[in-house]
Amino acid sequence: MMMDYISETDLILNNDGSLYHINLLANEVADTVITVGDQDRVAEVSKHFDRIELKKGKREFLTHTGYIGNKRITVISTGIGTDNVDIVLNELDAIVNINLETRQVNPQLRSLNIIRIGTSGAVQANVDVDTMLVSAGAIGLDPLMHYCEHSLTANEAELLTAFKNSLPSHYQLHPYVASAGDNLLNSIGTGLQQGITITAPGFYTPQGRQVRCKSSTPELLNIIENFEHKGQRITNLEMETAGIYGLAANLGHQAISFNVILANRIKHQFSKQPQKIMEASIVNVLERIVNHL
Ligand code: R1P
Repeated sequence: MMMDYISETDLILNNDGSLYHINLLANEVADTVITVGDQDRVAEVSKHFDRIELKKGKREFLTHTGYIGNKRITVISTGIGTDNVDIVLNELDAIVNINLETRQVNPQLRSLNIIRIGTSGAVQANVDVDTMLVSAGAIGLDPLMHYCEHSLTANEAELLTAFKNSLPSHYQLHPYVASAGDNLLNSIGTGLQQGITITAPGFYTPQGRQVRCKSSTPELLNIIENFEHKGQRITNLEMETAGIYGLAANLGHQAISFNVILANRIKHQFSKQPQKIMEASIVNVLERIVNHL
């Protein structure tokens, strides 16, 4: 067996040669990939395409590929959480960077632009509900990037150390830090509020929500709100961005995350018009892609 042969159980294909979970073939993914959490949001994005050439889905992974003018765009749903991010990013990467017949890595690697449009909760009183912000950086409280090689810049390492030092020593949390791709941040990410996003491994207790579960980290939301590093603050909480940033960097792709702020956790406010705000945000991001990518 050749050294770089990727086995049938390391990378599982369906009978038609498509990737096991996302069900896509090599020519079905554009270089510009929008990821959304909610399957229903896929059509909310693709309804703005001039032409849709592909609609496919399996489990929570629904894909539409089409065009706005000459710009080919794929939109795919990840479902919730970085366990699904692991699946979607590894399978998208395999489609564009592995010869699925020989099961070897292509000599020329393709770099995708991965653009998340997600919903999120603000953890600062001055980040308003119904706005959209860009995650310049992300702190992962999920475990995904502890399984993957992940090198840090000096600034990322400083941020990580500062955040770790802000946590009580009895908290069993193992954060990591990852950043938006510079090319995307400087092209389609300009002119918006930027922030640091926390990616949590759950929606309730891991994001400091207090319902019935007895929390072992009851001060978490307060710590996050008050954390400050070199004038930067954590702006929002969600469940995918750090994993997308970390894996994209590991695999050689660019990634950026746009966060539609539906809730403000400090002011206990929730949007009264979430669909309308998401619709406007989708149009905004698509215009940025068409004009700047
Ligand atoms: C939780 O309700 C979900 O909403 C947010 C979180 O990251 C999590 O996936 O994002 P999406 O609206 O993109 O799914």
